[in-house]
Amino acid sequence: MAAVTVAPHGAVTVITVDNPPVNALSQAVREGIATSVAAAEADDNCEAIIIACDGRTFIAGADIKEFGKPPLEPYLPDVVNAIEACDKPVIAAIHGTALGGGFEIAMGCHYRIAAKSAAVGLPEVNLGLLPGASGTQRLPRLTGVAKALDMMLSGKPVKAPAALASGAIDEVSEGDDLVADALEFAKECIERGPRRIRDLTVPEVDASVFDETRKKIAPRTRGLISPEKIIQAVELSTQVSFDEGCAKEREFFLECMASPQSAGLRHAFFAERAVGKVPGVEKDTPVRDLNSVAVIGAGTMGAGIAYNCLTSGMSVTLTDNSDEGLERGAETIRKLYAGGVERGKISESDMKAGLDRFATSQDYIDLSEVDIVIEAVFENMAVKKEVFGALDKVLKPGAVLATNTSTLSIDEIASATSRPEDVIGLHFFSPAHIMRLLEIVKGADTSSEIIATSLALAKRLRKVGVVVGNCFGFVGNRMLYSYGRENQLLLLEGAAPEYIDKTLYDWGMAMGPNAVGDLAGLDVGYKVRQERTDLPDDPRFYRVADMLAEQGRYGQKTGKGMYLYEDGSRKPTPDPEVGAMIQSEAERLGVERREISEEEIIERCIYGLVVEGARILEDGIATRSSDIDVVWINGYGFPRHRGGPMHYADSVGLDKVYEKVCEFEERFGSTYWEPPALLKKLAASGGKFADL
Ligand code: T1G
Repeated sequence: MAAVTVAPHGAVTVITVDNPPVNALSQAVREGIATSVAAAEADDNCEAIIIACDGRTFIAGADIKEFGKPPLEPYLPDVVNAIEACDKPVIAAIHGTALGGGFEIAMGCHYRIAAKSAAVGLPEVNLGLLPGASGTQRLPRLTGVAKALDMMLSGKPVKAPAALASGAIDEVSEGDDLVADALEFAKECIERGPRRIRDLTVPEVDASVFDETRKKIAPRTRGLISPEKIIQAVELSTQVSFDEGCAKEREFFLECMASPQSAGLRHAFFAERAVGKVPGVEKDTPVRDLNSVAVIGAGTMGAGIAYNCLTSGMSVTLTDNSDEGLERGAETIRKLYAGGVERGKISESDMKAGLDRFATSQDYIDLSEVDIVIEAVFENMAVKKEVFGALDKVLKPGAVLATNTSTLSIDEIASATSRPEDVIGLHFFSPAHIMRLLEIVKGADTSSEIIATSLALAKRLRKVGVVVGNCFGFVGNRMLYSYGRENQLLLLEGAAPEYIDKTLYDWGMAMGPNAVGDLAGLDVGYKVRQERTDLPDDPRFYRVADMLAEQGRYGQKTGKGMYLYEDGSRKPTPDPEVGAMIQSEAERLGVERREISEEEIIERCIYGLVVEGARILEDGIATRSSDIDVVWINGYGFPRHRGGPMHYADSVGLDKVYEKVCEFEERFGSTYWEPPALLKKLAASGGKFADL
């Protein structure tokens, strides 16, 4: 089937792109469009041309799969310019999402009509790029500078009615037959003739808008290259000719395309789409309907999970064994809704509808008809087994039994029920209604139907669901132990907490490990370590964190932890008392104190992640290395532009990583740094985790 077909409709030639799944601009599509436009232009019977798409969407951009490979003609900028140069009006008929190169094709057209449910956008910044086929020069000419900057820097699509209001499109098709409406619109366009965006001028704007924009976006674009290139290219659109601006845009584009940042962001794009492909779960694996959920435990996590389910349209029953606890959880949910309305994120009616679907109960018998239970009680095995045993007696057959445990064995929890095949781990991250990651932990008996049902639930809750195997800490927290361990050892060896945090923050982590510990609460980790029986025989292991917890310094919630938090502020202040405590403990343990480089901090903490990640792959706890990357990017603040720990290691080169790990084994011992066989093998063969 040709990717591009042509059909005459009276005096109008309709060019249709059909390249599933999202009509990406592969070489065949580019060639098809270019030759079809040229043919129609040469056809005397043709007075106008419509470019439309089959399938679920208009062109959703360049074919990202072609990136990094030798570029093939015709190049996209040339196709866009050829469309514009056509001496017969060319109209883009947009449905679904016209994104990136797809919207640039539409802006090469002389007119744009869109279905009312359609959206247009230039999301290249999400891939570490900028529009590379004249988008930075065309959009400001249509919408003005401010709107163009907003669309390119946010990367967010704009719905058709707003796009019409901004000038990005010319017409909204109110009917159900877009091509029919486009054919009608073509009559008007034939009257008006071609209108070329290159001939338009960018509306006057105060030049200060560019620096103001830089300031505004700085906090969320820390360390990224392409946002600045976007601002420079749009600024040029107000200063130089269209073609000069496009030439500079292309230069910026090729620079960004070659950057490790874009490689990291492109890896993350495909990695997040690969997580849904789970061995044993096929397209036709049955998925159970989940419309009602009971959340067991009304603490911070329970209330957040309940709110997430309510805002996803489910009916929720929240339970807790304490009246105050239940009331506190219910109040938290009411406050979250009120806050959402106040910020304009939720309508009054949605809040009312949500709270109408919300109930509380302290009697499991009320849960007998729910479709799924999500348990979020205290992180203690005995307590969880008691809860699951009781639930097993009352829940209907076919109900899903899920636990939000962050470390404990799913198999052992499931052993408290008569239906281990219906038990699964759904590990949410705090705050549960905000964090995108959902670690879906399959037990030894968990059925593929329950896994498929959990993946569908993740999508419904607007989460990225990653299926992982059952072991202590699963993927995320298991690796966090190695990362945190190195932080703890570096503290004893002489690196101040604020120095370690700044080093990893500047490297791209959303927050340093010591600030994260104080945010999560040092008592949480302490209690988990107290329950563990498999900790290494090393008096230095998490010694600093244990001492702080034993002194009741739990972090933000107690006003002091590793840092001080004056008067309830969230701003960490170094505490000389902690520095002194660490120094004397190091001396007591005989740990030599020394100057430590930023490089060593980064390599020990990040390679600690990589080594544990390799062991997780060896143990089959993760299906693919990119799943590990998705967990760390979406659950632990790992910089998305570095692609996740495993991709980062691949980008450094596993031979170099292996060499450094061997050095660490030499210096710090094999308990923590014995190189995994997988790393050794890949390093020797020049392989990558991504190849696995
Ligand atoms: N190229 C190749 N494959 C793509 C693709 C693309 N642009 N977009 C999606 N796919 C694949 C995806 O991997 C998945 O494959 C399937 O399509 C469905 O995607 C010069 C250079 C369009 C909103 O950044 O945002 O143009 O896993 O699961 O949730 O200026 O995909 O099934 O095998 O995401 O319905 C700019 C990227 C490119 C848009 C649909 N465009 N795509 O979301 O489905 S850069 C983008 C999306 C550019 C020019 C520059 C979303 C979507 P598989 P999906 P969805």
